Amino acid sequence: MHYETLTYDLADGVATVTLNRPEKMNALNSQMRAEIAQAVGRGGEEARVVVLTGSGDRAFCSGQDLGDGTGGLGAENTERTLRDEYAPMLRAIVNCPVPTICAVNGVAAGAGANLALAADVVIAAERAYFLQAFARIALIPDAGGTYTLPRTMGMSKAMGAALFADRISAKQADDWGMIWQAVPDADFDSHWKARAAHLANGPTKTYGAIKRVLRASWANDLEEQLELEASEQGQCAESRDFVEGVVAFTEKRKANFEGR
Ligand code: LHQ
Repeated sequence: MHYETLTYDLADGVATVTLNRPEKMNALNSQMRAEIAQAVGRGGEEARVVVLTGSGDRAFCSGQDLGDGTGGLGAENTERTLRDEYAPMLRAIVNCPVPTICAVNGVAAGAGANLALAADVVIAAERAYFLQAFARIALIPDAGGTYTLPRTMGMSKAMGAALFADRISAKQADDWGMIWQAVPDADFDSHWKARAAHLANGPTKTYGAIKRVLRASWANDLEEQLELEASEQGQCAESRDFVEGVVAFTEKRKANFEGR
């Protein structure tokens, strides 16, 4: 598969998807949305962790390409673009059977911010910032932002972020619980690569269950969640990695997980 708007690299169980339109601050056009969905789906099949990042130091992604006719402005085109192009891309990340990491290398604006927040783990360089830029151009947060923001940072911060459209530094995002971690710029690459390697050597099937169960908690009540935990844990307890984890514990050695 040849990609025009991103690069795809598979090594040691890690699929790295790098948005690659640096001259546009990695803005999303139609083709990039389709390629992200395809590449993340492919990573879910052939890797044990999928990393999304951007090329260069400046931007992870500046959101919708505002100079591109294909993403379309105007009511009909905007609705269609969100339903037919953004939603499948976001579903590919959220429903990916293996963990997804977004390594936010620079500014994440508009749909680019919310694309990042769709990942399971968000690690940002301290030079990066998040911008719910939408209100600046008279739009509401989209690309899942109205779902993710209040759930990660609480309604009061989410409301302020969307209404004021202020920059949120990586450190601030970390303090508010919007992301997993802000990392000093000098350590950023080695840090996210180490975290990706950690997940790529973990109990992959169980990680898939962790994703499903935690995400389901956003809609479930306690009874439903207890039931879901029981059934998913039952599946985990049948896995080879569970046996290996327990044996390794009793033998006082590091577990050698195969992801099965
Ligand atoms: C860009 C972009 C960009 C094209 C920088 N497009 N060129 C969904 C469905 C349908 C319709 C509408 O929207 C959506 C979802 C959305 O995502 S709406 C929100 C779209 N994104 C934005 O509003 C963010 C726009 N960009 C910015 O606010 C700034 O560029 C940021 C904060 C990202 C970076 O600021 P600076 O570091 O000061 O850089 P800059 O503004 O000078 O931009 C550098 C270049 O990148 C510049 O091109 P040039 O040829 O002048 O060097 C920009 O035009 C280009 N660029 N974002 N989204």
